[in-house]
Amino acid sequence: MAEAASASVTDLLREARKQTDGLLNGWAERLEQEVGGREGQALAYALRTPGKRVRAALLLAAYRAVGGASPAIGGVAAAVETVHTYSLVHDDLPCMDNDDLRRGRPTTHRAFDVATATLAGYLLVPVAARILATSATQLCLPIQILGQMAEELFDAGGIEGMVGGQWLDLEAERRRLPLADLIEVHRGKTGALIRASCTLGGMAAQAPAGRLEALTAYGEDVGLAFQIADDVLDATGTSEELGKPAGRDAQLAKSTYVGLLGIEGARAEAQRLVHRAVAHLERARVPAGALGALAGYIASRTS
Ligand code: GRG
Repeated sequence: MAEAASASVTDLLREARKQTDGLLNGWAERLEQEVGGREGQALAYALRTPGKRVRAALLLAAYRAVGGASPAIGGVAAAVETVHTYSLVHDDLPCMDNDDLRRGRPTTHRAFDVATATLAGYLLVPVAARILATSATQLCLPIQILGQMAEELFDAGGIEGMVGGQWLDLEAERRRLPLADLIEVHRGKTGALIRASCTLGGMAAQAPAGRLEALTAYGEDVGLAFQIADDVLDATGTSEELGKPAGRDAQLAKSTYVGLLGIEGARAEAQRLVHRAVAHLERARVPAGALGALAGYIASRTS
């Protein structure tokens, strides 16, 4: 049973990676021409970064769990991954985490320079909007649904979500946050985009309200479990496994789940959230097979 689940997660992640990398490579080629110069090259470099594509896999699984069947859904997933990529480009900058390595390659400002990477990061946001609009057209979604999806994605990426969470995180530097505040930071910084991936999959399949709410609640819990796993990996993994320097949270004196709960306590909390995430789906009779297996993978991942 556990083996079957891990095989299906591996297949789903492989599919999400192949589809997303292919689409983003196409956009990278196009934008390199359109934008031109070093800026175009930096944009293409960032778009071609080899991520795990967990958000894309969640979106695909959510879409299919509520009956979606079009291959054009890959474009919606690529739009989410593009917003995520922008956040990584900016997060790595010297004025934030000042990292040299990301996904096993030099960060964009190391491969180019700070000004070019900053610009490329900003440019990725309207690129995400274009990718979303293109795929909504291919999916033949009504214009109201496209509007709702754009609102979902860019709200999640904004002050009520990722940017707001990052802001809170920056303000909290070198302070020990209580658990409730740490949850608030990560509900925005990491969780909002993961939650939106699940909601967007449901929206693209035009799921009824009850099922959409269940996908959103699932995504909310999985988003926090993802961040807990990230904290555990930063404390226990090697730089080779992570494709970025390990032990950065301690170096930067960040508040983390590991700092508050210990490694075993953090792992147990991630598992609790996974069970609760799946229970949301079961209550709304959303098939939990692939989504349940993905949640389990996310909480106990090794990279
Ligand atoms: C200026 C306040 C302000 C914000 C700008 C930089 C930024 C926006 C937001 C930062 C958001 C951020 C970096 C959140 C961390 C999320 C996280 C745990 C990323 C790692 O995700 P993975 O493991 O990475 O899925 P891959 O490389 O596999 O895609």
